[in-house]
Amino acid sequence: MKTSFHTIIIWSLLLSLLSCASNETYYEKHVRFPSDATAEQKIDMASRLVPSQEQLAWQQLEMTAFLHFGINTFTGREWGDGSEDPALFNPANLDAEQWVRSLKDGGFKLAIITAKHHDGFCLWPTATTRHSVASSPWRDGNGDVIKELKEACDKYGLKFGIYLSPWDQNADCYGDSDAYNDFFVQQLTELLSNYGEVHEVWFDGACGEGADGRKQTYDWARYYEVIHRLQPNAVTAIMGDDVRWVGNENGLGRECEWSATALVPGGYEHADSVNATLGISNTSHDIGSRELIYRANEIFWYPSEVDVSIRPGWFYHPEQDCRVKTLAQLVDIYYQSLNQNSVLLLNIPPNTDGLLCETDILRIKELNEYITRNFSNDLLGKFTPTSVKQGEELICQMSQPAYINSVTLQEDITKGQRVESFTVSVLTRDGNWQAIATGTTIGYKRMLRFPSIEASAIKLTINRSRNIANIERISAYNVAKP
Ligand code: FUL
Repeated sequence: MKTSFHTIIIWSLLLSLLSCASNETYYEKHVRFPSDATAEQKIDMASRLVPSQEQLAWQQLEMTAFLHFGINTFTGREWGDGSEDPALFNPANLDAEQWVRSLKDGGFKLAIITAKHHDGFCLWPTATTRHSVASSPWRDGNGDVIKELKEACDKYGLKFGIYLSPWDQNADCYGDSDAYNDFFVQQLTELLSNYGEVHEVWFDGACGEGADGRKQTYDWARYYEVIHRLQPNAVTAIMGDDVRWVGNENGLGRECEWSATALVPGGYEHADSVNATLGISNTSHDIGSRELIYRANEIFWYPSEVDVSIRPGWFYHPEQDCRVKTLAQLVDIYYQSLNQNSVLLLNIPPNTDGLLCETDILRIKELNEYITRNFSNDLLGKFTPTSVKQGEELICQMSQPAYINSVTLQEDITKGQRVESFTVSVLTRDGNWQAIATGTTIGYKRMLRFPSIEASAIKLTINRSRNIANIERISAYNVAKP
């Protein structure tokens, strides 16, 4: 029996040497195919599409948190209509440090706050409207939730993001497109200029009617320009072109989750027509297969974010205190989001007191403890990043036979997302290889669960890959039931 961790590499050493020697071309974030590109060329180019530095840093955060807080917290609604009295906003014990400490204890690396939801009420004392905290009794109208949260994030080392709803049911100018775009840009400018670094800007695409049925046209290009100028390192999410909505609010990533996708980000002018021609949307099952790429003229590195609430609603409602997701539900979400090539954005809403609830705090702490307890002891041991060609196998010897029920795979996405189909097998006590899991995409991270089995070695077979697969990590665990 071998006692030291040892990785047996079949074929691949030679191949990785070759790929180091060849100066590969990579495309950052977006690539347009030449008009005469063959199907094969398109797939080759798709395999060399890579994230921007900001997208990579964002992906590595893995766990991020949403804070839905605003006038809805006090009216008990999920969507206000803009007619709410700012006097309702009075979170007597608001303590942003309590939010951030709790999120940190829960393992979250970034917090995104609803600076303004669809009702138009602003959590900072904006110069654009009186419909804000400045007109509320909270801190005698001198409070600023954004400032308090940002300071707490800085103090505890969390990154900070803002959700700013383009749809605004309070602003008089909403529906008068140019005037409202000026108004919105001013709000964005305040948020991106006055609070230090912002790491993520989150826009959804909701676009309700203005007064008298007026139709608002958002000037996405102008909004992007403001963000890139004022916060060049921020990623833009959902209607932005750095981070894609996974397509549901249930905490579920796709089985086949391509970060290199033919889906044109929603804020682009040609998005609707091209996506319609390709027959795809945010919620489509397939947004990155070969068949789709053959028909596309361009592709985007546009990775997925899984947004889901720890409670049934996005905002706090006392009657949902007993419906906080269980640890088992959160663990499922953990497997199906950041372990399926996405980033988790879990919403934990502050209550009317301006505090996170004890049940929610406890639950995210339990989740973090569960993750630490179960995923600290890698039973495979040291792994050397290795390149593997389609049809080839990578065999990793375990230091000693152990029961495992979970395997984590990672691709080196700085060289693109390439694996299209794989099989994981284990060498069992009787000396036979037994396939225990098959899958399609790996990407940044893919975690597999299967019934516990005793293994002395693990084999990854790359059944199909666009170009050589660069495997960054294989780990194995014996995970307890939550
Ligand atoms: C959506 C909103 O309509 C929901 O209220 C919630 O904020 C969700 C995260 O985004 O666009």
